[in-house]
Amino acid sequence: MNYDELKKLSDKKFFDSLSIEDLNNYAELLRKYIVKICSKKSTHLASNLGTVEIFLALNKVFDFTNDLFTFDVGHQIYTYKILTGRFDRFPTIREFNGLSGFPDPEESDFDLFKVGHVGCGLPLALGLSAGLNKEESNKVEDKNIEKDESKNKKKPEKQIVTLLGDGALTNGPMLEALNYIANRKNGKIIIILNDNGMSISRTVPSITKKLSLFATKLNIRGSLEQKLKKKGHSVIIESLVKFFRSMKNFILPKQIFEDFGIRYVGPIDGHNIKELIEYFSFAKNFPHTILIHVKTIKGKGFKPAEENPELFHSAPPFNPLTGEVKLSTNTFTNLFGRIIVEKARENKDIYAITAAMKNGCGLDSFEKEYPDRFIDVGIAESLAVSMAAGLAKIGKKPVVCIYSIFLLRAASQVYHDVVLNHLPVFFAIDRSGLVGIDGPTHHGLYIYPFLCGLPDINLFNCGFIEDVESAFSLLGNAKLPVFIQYPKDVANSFYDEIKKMSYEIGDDLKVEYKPFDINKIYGHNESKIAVISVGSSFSICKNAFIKLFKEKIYFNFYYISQVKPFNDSNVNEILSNNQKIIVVDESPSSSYIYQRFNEISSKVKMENNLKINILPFILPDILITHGTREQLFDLIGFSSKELVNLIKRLEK
Ligand SMILES: Cc1ncc(C[n+]2csc(CCOP(=O)(O)OP(=O)(O)O)c2C)c(N)n1
Repeated sequence: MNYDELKKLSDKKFFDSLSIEDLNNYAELLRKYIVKICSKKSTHLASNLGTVEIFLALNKVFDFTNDLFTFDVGHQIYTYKILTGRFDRFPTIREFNGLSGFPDPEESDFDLFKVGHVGCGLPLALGLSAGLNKEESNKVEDKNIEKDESKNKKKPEKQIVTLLGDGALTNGPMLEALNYIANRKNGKIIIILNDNGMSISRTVPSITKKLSLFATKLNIRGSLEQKLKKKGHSVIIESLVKFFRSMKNFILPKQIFEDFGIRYVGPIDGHNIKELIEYFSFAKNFPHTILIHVKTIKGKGFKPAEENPELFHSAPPFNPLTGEVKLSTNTFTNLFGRIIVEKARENKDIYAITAAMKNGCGLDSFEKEYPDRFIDVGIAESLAVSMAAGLAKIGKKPVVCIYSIFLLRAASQVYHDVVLNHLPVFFAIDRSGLVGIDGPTHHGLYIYPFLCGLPDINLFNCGFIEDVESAFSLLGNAKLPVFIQYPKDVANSFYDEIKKMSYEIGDDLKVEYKPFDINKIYGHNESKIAVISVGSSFSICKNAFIKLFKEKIYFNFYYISQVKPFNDSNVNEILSNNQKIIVVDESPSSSYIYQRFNEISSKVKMENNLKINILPFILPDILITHGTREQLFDLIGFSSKELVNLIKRLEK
């Protein structure tokens, strides 16, 4: 079969005519195709290789045009995209103007929600169910599933199906949803638990450990039974079976879920399409909320991904034959990973806390060297922040290592547990600003304005290696919370960038980096325009500077990475030497530095009767799609080209 065959799968009549054997063949073809396309770009390969059979079986049993599907995270739905008419566009996945890597209703009516975070699948399904079931009631009922089963209530018109991973079971909203299910009367949801034993790294155990324990016990039981049978020990077999039955009460996930009023079935082999279809059909006809526990292999069918599912969770481009990947080593993430190890070497009170993002936050070496000071709480961001507050209270030096967008999940804890208590918790905030191809679910834009509004904190928006190093030099002695954000980008040295600029303009810029100050990079006696570049906006300003310099248009160029507390030591000088001041900040709707300049200038203007205009050059508050950072900057006009245009207009 060639890959074009896959296009036929979105024809439901054709799909329904396929035998189990055909579906198995298509599963293999789908996997090969996904590997081929994903090898060229950064994608969630391993998760998608594990869910191929689940989606084929779902399409046999359910009606994608009528039943309602929610996906937790939504990073695992590539097969679903192909089955729902997106084969032709599939090669564009995670490219600018191409398919999203996540569900997206703007892309297809088959996707209900734009999602990309853990913990949304079941809560969203509950909302759908509450809306669909008019008799839905919140009364606490004594749930006796067996008894209710016999009543065989009328099925809802639409089935509501949610697919979630075992990692999701470590997440707060998911557990809140389970708790809610336990307390309600009506409304059926089919929960498919895709258990591959992994989040991105190994899933943080507890509930999920019980799931894998059960599977292990089954295997032990199976192999023991076989061995004993061979030796003819039938009495022993009987007592063993009894023993394992009684053990079930302690270790069975059945118990966990049925305590929440959810009928549990499984675990079943998630790569056996026949079995999946049987169980999904059972679930479809079952009148109450039911969970099908499916065991899958993350990275299934592509050996390098099976052997290293963590690396291939969000894999960079790779060789599709060997699985060889080229990892970049000069990113801000790597830089932070090195810094925190060095700091931990000097100070035994330093702890690193992550919410299941060890690798993404650059903590692999830290975990290896300091396992006792490495805390992975699972996909539980608010817990990570509260625990850090506790650690700081007893004198430890916790660093919460987190992506900007996921820190939003813990905004309340940041304010309530940390800031309100003046605790010197450090936050290493990765993926700030536009993150690129992960798109709107992941852009790290929204915690920054929130942080800017908090009192008594240190906040850094880093654009250089030196910024990150100087911000972390406070670790150990800080008296207040310190938030250090940096983008998903290559980390350059301030001095290297100045050297490159000097080369480009043919002039030797002599600048000394001042860590907590407004750095003056270039000054021109006759220019009355100043550009204040904040952290990650530097390259846009630099490119505009070089372009204009070559056209003999000059502006006074400043750089700052410390946002809070605002260092106003040379603001007056800037205000008295310039009439138009542009503050460039990768922040939506407003910029704290812009506001401070504005406030100070208002006073100065009144007192000295000066004419000064302060202009923000920031991001628009619109939802921004996926693409490379550069493509997105161009799209929204936060680019050197637009900055050049603005300065030329101001020049006139
Ligand atoms: C709130 C939140 N925190 C962290 C992440 C980053 N993340 C993406 S997928 C994933 C692991 C999900 O594990 P699981 O649900 O078991 O799915 P699998 O990839 O193993 O199939 C994590 C932590 C996220 N998307 N959302």
